Amino acid sequence: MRKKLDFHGRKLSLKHPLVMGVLNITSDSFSDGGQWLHQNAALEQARLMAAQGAAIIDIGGESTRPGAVPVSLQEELDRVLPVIESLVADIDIPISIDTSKAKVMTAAVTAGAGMINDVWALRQPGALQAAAEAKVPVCLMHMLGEPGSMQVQPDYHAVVDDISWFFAERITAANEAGIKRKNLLLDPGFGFGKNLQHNLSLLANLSAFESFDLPLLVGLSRKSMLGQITGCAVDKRLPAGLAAASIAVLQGAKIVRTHDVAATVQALQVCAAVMNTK
Ligand code: 8Y7
Repeated sequence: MRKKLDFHGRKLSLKHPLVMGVLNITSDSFSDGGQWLHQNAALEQARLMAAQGAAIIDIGGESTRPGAVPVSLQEELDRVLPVIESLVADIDIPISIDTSKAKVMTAAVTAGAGMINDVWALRQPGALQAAAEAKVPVCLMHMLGEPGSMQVQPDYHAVVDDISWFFAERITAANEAGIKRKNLLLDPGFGFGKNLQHNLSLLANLSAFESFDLPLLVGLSRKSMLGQITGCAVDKRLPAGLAAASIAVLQGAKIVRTHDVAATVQALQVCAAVMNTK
């Protein structure tokens, strides 16, 4: 397994599990000072996450939650580019762009983003080529269906095998587009076209994906599967999220995407300490 990721010259070691902090920029107000306030709040939040030990900040301008309203290209660019430009000058850790749109990938990397996080795994028009030209690490996430309808009766033959086939197909597509294997990460996409049983099977069998010999990224933070298990509302799912993140890391996940950086850093420190004691 590769030991380092290179984000435009900023290198990160994968020897210890890393935390990716989530920064959503989803304001809809562009006509007044509202947007400026949102962007300043975003910068503050990013600085805080960096200080708390995040290794990467993942910036997204379009919600991918089930039923979310799609955002236009211009709106997504207007939301994320100013924040990326400020952060690149301001903080010392790589910025990831959470997008599926080729033009947003290109603009974000030009502005200094060092990674692409795509819940569509480069299946939108032009995305393979944009990612190839960007020459930065790309996370290929599995999603069954599309955000608007993915949670309506998701169905698999065998969820772990089906997702392995999907990964194999996307790795081949990326390779054919000229994306270097050293720039690929995989993510099973918890909650993206999966019911509770699917999510549990994936978490219980996550180590199956180690056969690809590519770094695994997981996002479990605050997800509805944690609510289904514990009965907790979204703002009360931190303990469950830490348990889930720890289970994932003990099975080989290298990067954990989370809204709760400080707590997750501590959970992963415990995992790393145990994993280094054998
Ligand atoms: C994930 C993600 C979301 C995830 C990766 C949420 C953008 C929903 N979840 N990206 N994005 N993996 N790679 O609850 O699980 O944060 S959005």
